[in-house]
Amino acid sequence: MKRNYFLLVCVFVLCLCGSILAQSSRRVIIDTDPGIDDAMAILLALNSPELKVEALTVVPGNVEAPQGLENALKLASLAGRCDLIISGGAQHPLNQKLITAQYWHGANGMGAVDLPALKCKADPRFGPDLIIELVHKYPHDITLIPVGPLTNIALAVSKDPSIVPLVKDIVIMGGSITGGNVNGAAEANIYNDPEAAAIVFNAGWMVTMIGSDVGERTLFLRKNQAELKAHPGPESDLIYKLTDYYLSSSEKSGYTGAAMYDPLAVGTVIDPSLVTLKEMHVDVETKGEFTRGETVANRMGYEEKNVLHGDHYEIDGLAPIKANSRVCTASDADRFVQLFVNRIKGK
Ligand SMILES: [Ca+2]
Repeated sequence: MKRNYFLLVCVFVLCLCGSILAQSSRRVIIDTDPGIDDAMAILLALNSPELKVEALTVVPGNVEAPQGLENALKLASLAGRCDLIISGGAQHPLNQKLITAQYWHGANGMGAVDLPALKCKADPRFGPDLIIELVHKYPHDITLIPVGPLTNIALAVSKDPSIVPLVKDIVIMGGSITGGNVNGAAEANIYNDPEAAAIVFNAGWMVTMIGSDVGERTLFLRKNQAELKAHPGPESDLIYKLTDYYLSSSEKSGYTGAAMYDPLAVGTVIDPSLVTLKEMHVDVETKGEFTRGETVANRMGYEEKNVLHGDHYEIDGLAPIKANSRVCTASDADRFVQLFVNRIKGK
């Protein structure tokens, strides 16, 4: 009798812990262009109890939209997560031709690694419509994590601006405040659809911006890869192979490791103490001769006000400028990369 009572108490405590954990999980939608670092970000999210992934929506970027959708479905198949809603979205950027990145991500976007067979099926809904639907279903509860060009998010907020105050948070991988990774000015996700990025930054919410400049100081190293090799499993083995490709191409370009671009955006939602954020106003340059796609950040919180005096202007004072972004300026790289490895190890 006593033993039965003890078992009952154990079951109750387990249920209670489970329900507390479920309540404290943050509902997220990952909008992705898979992509090696996208695959790392997605598997990190799926293995993190702090997050409840409500959907993956696919955007063209690193690869064309159909390849991206296939990659997302294969990743979910590998992770045994065919319960996930996965849908395609836009087929091209709003106002320019797509620029794909097989150069960095391999012919299939997955480091030329053959992903296991496709078991999961795509949801027929259009990605931006699905985002709108889920934000209304879970008002003030969804965190958007766009880790590709911002086309799908821009389409969603343009079609239904009422989602803006209903989104709990939006944490993007994109932009940079210290030069680009495409050219001197622009980061790839913003460069691939600057008009969409301008819509997203000006939508009226606070965008948390995890830029390429911080991603490039948050490196996955050969020693991290070796730790995964020592703990084999389907997901761990895949990340080992993907990072092999990614590390080789990064090393050829002079980096000592692979930039954790997309995973750091997911990491920021898992544990905000991993990054340092500073409020700034960010504009997206859509016209500049050398700077199209640059995220132009005002780090001072004001701009000079000029008044015409005769034939010239004079600075009359300073006009405060309201922040629309929390810009990541630093990360606790070692702690984050170890968190990533711990979550993938043995999976
Ligand atoms: Ca990406």
